[in-house]
Amino acid sequence: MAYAYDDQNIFAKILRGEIPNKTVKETDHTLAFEDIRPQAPVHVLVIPKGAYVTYDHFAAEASAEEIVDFHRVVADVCRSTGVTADEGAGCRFISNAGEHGVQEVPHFHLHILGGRRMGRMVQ
Ligand code: IU
Repeated sequence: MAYAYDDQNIFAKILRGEIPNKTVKETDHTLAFEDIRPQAPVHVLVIPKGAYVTYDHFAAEASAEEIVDFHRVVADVCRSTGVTADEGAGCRFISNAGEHGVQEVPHFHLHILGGRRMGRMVQ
């Protein structure tokens, strides 16, 4: 099954409190934390607390409350880290999915990358 969720993935362990993280923001449905191998001065991962493997899975299966909460956390993190495009210098949002997307951790996450100018396109 394409969307089978492995509850032993590292982000599931972070959500259960089995592994520490540097939390940027937490709500009932969503956790934002610093990436352990930052690719930019700001590199925050935003994850839903629910068990979703990819963005399309989350978008299809999550409740409206979870989806709104997730995106409000994204907005809050952009503001708190100063990477909004209107008041800051902007940022890049990435969500890798599956094999061709080179997804390492099979729990949906959105990368927020900022604090430097990105390359024009990902490889
Ligand atoms: P992905 O390719 O989009 O799945 O990237 C996973 C990210 O999770 C990657 O940027 C890692 O540095 C990051 N990460 C982490 O923050 N903490 C961890 O314990 C592990 C990976 I493993």
